[in-house]
Amino acid sequence: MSDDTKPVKKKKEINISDVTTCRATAQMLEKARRDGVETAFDRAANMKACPIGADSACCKHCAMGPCRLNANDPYGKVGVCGATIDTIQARNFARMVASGAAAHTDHGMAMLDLFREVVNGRITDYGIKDPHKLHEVAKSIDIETEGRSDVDIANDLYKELERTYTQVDGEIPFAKRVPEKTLETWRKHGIVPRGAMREIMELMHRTHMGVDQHYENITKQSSRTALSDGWGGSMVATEISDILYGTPSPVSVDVNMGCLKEDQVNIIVHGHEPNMFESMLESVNEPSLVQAAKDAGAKGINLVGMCCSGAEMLSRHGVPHAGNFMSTEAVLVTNAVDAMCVDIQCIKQALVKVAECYGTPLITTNPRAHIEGATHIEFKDHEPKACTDEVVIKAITRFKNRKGDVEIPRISNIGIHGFSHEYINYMLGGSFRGSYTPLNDNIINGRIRGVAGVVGCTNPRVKQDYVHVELVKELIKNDVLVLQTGCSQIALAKAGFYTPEAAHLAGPGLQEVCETVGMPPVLGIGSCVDNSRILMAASEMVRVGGLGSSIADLPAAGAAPEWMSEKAISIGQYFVASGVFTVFGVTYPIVENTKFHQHLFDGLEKQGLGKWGFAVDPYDMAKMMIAHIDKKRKALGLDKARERVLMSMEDRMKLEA
Ligand code: SF4
Ligand code: MSK
Repeated sequence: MSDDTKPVKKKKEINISDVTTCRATAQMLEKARRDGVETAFDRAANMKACPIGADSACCKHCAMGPCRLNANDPYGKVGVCGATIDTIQARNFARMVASGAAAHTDHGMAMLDLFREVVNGRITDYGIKDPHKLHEVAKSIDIETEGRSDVDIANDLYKELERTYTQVDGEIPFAKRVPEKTLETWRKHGIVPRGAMREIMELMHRTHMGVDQHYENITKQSSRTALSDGWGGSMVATEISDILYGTPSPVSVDVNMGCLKEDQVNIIVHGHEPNMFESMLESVNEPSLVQAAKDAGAKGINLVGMCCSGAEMLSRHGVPHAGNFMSTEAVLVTNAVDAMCVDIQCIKQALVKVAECYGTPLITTNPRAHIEGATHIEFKDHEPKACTDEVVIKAITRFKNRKGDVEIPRISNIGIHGFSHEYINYMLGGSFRGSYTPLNDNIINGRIRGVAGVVGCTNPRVKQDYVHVELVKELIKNDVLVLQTGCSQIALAKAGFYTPEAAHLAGPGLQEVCETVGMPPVLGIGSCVDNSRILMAASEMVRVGGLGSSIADLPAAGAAPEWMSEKAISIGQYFVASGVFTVFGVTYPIVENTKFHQHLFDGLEKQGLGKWGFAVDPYDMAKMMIAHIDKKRKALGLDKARERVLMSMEDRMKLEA
């Protein structure tokens, strides 16, 4: 058949109510359809996921292949080199861990570079905003603080934390924060990270053709690398950002597209590293630029965040947030965005095309992340405002020349965000005796059944926000306190769960605790690198006592119900290696009924670590997590306490009589 006689394949049209529960995004998808604009939702409907890749049953690690195995008969054949399904899957999985860990640790390294330059006085636009945190972080890794200047402490802290990346032997500095029994288990299995660069390099080497060909041994190095992310790169990113920009504390913030203002110059920052966003905060308040905006006919300049840098700035400074990962194209469809400024990670290449349709400047700023067709204005830590001032000027120009109708969904959800692990301490223990004791006590007495981390992305392969919201609903209804980060936090914020009033959606025990303390039943603690705050909270719970002696003993579980990125796999693996039962949704990149699958979903737990779980349905996911929490409560002898606390008054009276 010649080219012009080939039938043109008609594109599948999405049913908008099937792809998102976010009303603002749905409204913009309607407009996108009218405007002839395509988004990732349309592309997902027209791009069937490759079934072999989805099962991780293929290998292209050398030119004797690529080799495809059969997921329905996983042991029916092997690759040309003889690699089995277990080796192939373990290697593919390991490379996802390596890439995800590299993303977080490189982000942490950039924060550390900035810290070094601030401490040695070469950068003056930023300073140490939270000296208390500087002292606490230094003390936690045995740096002397008594009677020393902040600069001396900061210098020592820099040198020490640099080892997180460059050390070739020994243990990374934050291993000192790991509960003793958890650390012993890691030592026993040889998975304490030495330095992130070494772990990532070794993992890439071991997954090269013809090197490590035992899935259990590959998994060990995957764990070691993932731990160098969670307790290394990610933790450094969080701690240094807090020292430089301030540790979050509760703040009331507007989330959803309603935070855009038709009569103002709207600038969106989307990405992950906080330094450019911090500088943008300065630029939008620069009197000459505010005046320029007014001269252009605007009432002011409105700075808004998206995705994870948005989640971080929302927690730290109360900057409004327009939406999560699957809303970044939709927000441009409002035609109200006068500039979208991006740095690294989770930035869809298609943003360039959507932005072009509305005449919105899409500006890349990071030397590590250019996008073809975008305008690049390089951000430099040594002169940050040179970039961010220029972005503001471009945005003002676009405002002045706005063409076409603006349509902003009138939806905004005010909630309380900004719960760092330190603040949870004070909130529950009081400002003079900050402590996790009340949290542990409430878990021990059964009012709180356990703790869950619900985190991660949104993904057009499942209905946006639906799995996050339904899972969290089920968990809190069953008295499980939920900690959140990243795009999941934004999903729940949009669903109205970030108000103290949402406590009525919780079970009776959790509700009582929330009402006493005045907190929402879900606590948002920042961006995806801030998952390290959950690790710190877990360590504190172990340290305070009464809930076992390792993280694996805690009545706790984690989930990434709508994950999509390799970073999520690294996060999942560091939670599992730290001792947490971690459930993923959407799809799991491994064939069931294989030895490698069995190892991740069961074998690791037998070694004293955590384990993986998988479910697509939020209710199944909740059941699995609650069953795990109950199993841990039983092992700690706490199952009876919960029965008592949930008894009716009548039952209790009967018992007392
Ligand atoms: Fe095939 Fe083995 Fe080469 Fe992979 S490493 S592509 S399984 S021959
Ligand atoms: S931004 S990694 S979509 S949480 Fe961190 Fe959101 Fe997932 Fe990116």
